[in-house]
Amino acid sequence: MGVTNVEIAAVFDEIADWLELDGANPFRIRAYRTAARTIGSWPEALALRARDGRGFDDLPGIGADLAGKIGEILRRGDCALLRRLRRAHPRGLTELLKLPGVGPKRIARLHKELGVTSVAKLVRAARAGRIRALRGFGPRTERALLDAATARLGSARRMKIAAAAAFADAITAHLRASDAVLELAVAGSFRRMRETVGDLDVLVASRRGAEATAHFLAYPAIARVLAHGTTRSSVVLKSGLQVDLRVVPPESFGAALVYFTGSKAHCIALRRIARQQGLKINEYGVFRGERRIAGATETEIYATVGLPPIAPELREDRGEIDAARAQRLPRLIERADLRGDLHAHTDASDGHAGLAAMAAAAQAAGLDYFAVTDHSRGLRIAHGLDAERLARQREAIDRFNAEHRGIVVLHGVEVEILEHGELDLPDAVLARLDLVVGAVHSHFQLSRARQTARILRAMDRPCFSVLAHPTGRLLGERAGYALDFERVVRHARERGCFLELNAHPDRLDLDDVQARVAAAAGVPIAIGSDAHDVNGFAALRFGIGQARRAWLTAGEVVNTLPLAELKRRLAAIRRG
Ligand code: DGT
Ligand code: CA
Ligand code: CA
Repeated sequence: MGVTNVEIAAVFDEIADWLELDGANPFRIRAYRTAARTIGSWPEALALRARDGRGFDDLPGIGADLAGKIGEILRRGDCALLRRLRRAHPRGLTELLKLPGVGPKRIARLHKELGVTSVAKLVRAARAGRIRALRGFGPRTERALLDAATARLGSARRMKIAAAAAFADAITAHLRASDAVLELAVAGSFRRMRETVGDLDVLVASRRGAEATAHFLAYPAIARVLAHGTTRSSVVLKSGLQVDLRVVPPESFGAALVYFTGSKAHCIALRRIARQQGLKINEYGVFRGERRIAGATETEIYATVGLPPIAPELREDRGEIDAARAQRLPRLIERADLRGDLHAHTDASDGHAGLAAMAAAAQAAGLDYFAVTDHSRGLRIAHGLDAERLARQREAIDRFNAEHRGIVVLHGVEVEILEHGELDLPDAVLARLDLVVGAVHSHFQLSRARQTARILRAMDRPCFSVLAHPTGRLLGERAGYALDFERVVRHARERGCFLELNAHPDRLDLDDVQARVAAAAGVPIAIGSDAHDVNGFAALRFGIGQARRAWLTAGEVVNTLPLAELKRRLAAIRRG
């Protein structure tokens, strides 16, 4: 069927918005609004009436002019008047009209009086405090507008953690070059290692705030300065990433670090604990009455309220404060705990480096072993391997291992899990490999029941070792397929196979919550880089970040095991 009633109503509503923004005749505006309401809730599809040639002017409040427009929208899918109105205004105003809680009248004033023509400009005007200065707006309205606008930008503009890390590292290096910078940290969601960040929150300890700020503002990659002052500045980099800078004296650095690392929910919970002890915590320190009793380091902030230090990755108010109080915080896994990697590619399939180069890179990344798991034949776009090419790869790996010390290469495959849960290679071929990583790369649209059954069936194959990127999501692009995740977790536990925490920057799959669920159920987690080139092992840092957010200890992650022990575990899966 063609255009729906709701779509027609939306066109009329938008026309009314523009007319109102232009200060048009109120009766005309009301006619469009009323028509939109009528049509939006009309029980019969207007497209059907049009097909039967019945016309529309018997609908309440719809005269000949509006009836003509309905016909036009149904025939063409849009409306000349709306196109004309949109063309007559700056393009960004359309986006502004869609913001919740802001009507056309206010947008017209923001446009005329402050030159606001886009959501980004609205954010800037609000941050600069220019909106509250307008008659009839005030600080509360400014805050509400800012929240609505940043929420809109934020949902579209969060940056993946791996990309943000490159910017964080560069700006950190720039700031360290200044004598005025005594201490330095990138706080906020970045320090908590969230999978994406809204912005970077850089914290500097300095006795010469103006000099530190000037140095920050001289950073060459800055595109725009949103605000600058002696304690707070805010800029947007050429990449579009916003960076907030706060400068505090060294005696407040720990308190500011706690405050700006957040999360907000964690900080609120922490302040509650402090209050119960008659203490006050803010970004300058911990206070008993007027007296500051702590502030320079995070450890001393937590200690003053009777807690051991809590790792940034845990600070989400997900039970970390109770665990800390009970001295039951986990000893979180660290990057140095990783001895191997069970998921990497070479140029035999869709990787960009050969076996020797990948092995050298794995060794340089501090690993003792890694598995070459190129794609299987079914994934044609990745030049997947069949039995014969796998046999040749085996020989090459055996030769490499015989000739090299310092790194051991395991031979695996990333085998396609086909539509009904079959694997893309026969058992006899898979049995010759050190491990089998199963993955879904097709038929994402199956029902939850069928997708789950498909994956369980694949896991039942005796050689199946690791379920790669178990949910199939791509960050910011694609949600995971429909899946009974808890069922998969139970099955992995019964089968003894591993679930992957894929560390690839686009995936981070399992996510932090799922990894915690799986590990708590006793399923071993394999943190895999999914490296496709020699730089790919760097992703392990972000896999570790998610693992820490999932409260994982080294003991819950199989690739912290020494190679001999890992091999015993893999063999045990096969024996069932
Ligand atoms: P993001 O940037 O959206 O990825 O998330 P965060 O957590 O980095 O949030 P952001 O940049 O707005 O603020 C950084 C930290 O500063 C946040 O985690 C806690 C603290 N903070 C910011 N605004 C407030 C606030 O209004 N109240 C409290 N208690 N803390 C705040
Ligand atoms: Ca932030
Ligand atoms: Ca921020």
